[in-house]
Amino acid sequence: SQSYDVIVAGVGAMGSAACWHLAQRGLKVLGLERFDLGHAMGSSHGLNRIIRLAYFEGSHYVPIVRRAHELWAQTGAEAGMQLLHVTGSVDLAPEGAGMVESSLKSCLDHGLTHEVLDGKEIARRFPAFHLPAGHLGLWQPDGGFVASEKAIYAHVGLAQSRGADIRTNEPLLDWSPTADGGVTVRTERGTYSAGRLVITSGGWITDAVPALASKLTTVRQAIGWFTTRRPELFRQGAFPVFILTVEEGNFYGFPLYEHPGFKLGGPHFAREPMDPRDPDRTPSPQQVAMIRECLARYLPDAAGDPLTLKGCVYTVSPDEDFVIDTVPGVPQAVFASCCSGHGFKFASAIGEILADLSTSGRSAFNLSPFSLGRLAA
Ligand code: PYC
Repeated sequence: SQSYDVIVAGVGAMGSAACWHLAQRGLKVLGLERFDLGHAMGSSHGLNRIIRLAYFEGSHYVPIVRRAHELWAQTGAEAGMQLLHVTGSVDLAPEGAGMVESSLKSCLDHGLTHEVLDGKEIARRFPAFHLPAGHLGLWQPDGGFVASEKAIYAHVGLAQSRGADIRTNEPLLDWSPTADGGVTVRTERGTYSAGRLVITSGGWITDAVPALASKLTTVRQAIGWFTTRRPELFRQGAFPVFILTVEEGNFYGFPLYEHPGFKLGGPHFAREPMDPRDPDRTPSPQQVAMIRECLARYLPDAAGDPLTLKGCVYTVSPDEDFVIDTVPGVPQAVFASCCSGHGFKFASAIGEILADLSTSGRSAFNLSPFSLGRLAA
């Protein structure tokens, strides 16, 4: 069998970043991807993903997202591609609903530049929004989006330039620890050995990490690009990335980017279970109807016909925090998963974390909120 220092199973957002960080350190890396590079079966397709630093999901994410922000800029420069687009981010929610308050706490805990906007100020700065009375906005100027498909290509290109082998359309069949403290990995095309294994296979991760099987749910999420009658209101420079909480649910959107339509996704917390092995990625009619209703009510200048509709997969943990850990009883195998629909923005930093864990067993970040053990109860 061919032998490597590290095998990375799953070359999507996290795995491609891990390949790059490992290869950059001079390690012999094999990346195995079950589909094509940049495929549309997982959680990274559809041009871009939001990056927010004012993190309503918890202040403990801020140091990692700050590092991710820095790495997106740095990696983009190294690859000669613009991966990070800084547009500012605004979290919009009714006062007292908790979201703006939690985002504000993250800003205060970590000294992030921010402003709390009332309804009048939101409408003055961003006239595209037609919000109910009582909404507040948390503006954070460093937020924006990451070009998500390009990010995978950038990481892979850089990793290959440092000698990484990247094999696509080669699903992992199984893996096992070896007596010398390494691993053997079997695919449909061969058997490989390595000192370490990094598992980043998204919705398929339970095949490789059975301990996650009772913890992870996979759900369908809809995204769409819609005809806008006033594109000037939605262009980069005039319009930020945003998360919007309204009575119908939680939605998110972007300024116009590489598509003539306005991109809106959601409802973010709706949990419509799906099996990632089912190749159908059509968004559900209910989700598309909710997105269109959100546009009609709150962003009426972008409520035209859908130009493109897509579905993607969220892998969700019970508490919606990530799981980044070693496989129980196998310290030479590390994994990152269950990013619960808010992980892409972290991928550059999680790749570095996985490289650190698999080479030194340590990370500069406090990973205890992301341990598998916390979910034991
Ligand atoms: O984390 O900002 C986010 C996000 C938007 C849509 C899904 N996740």
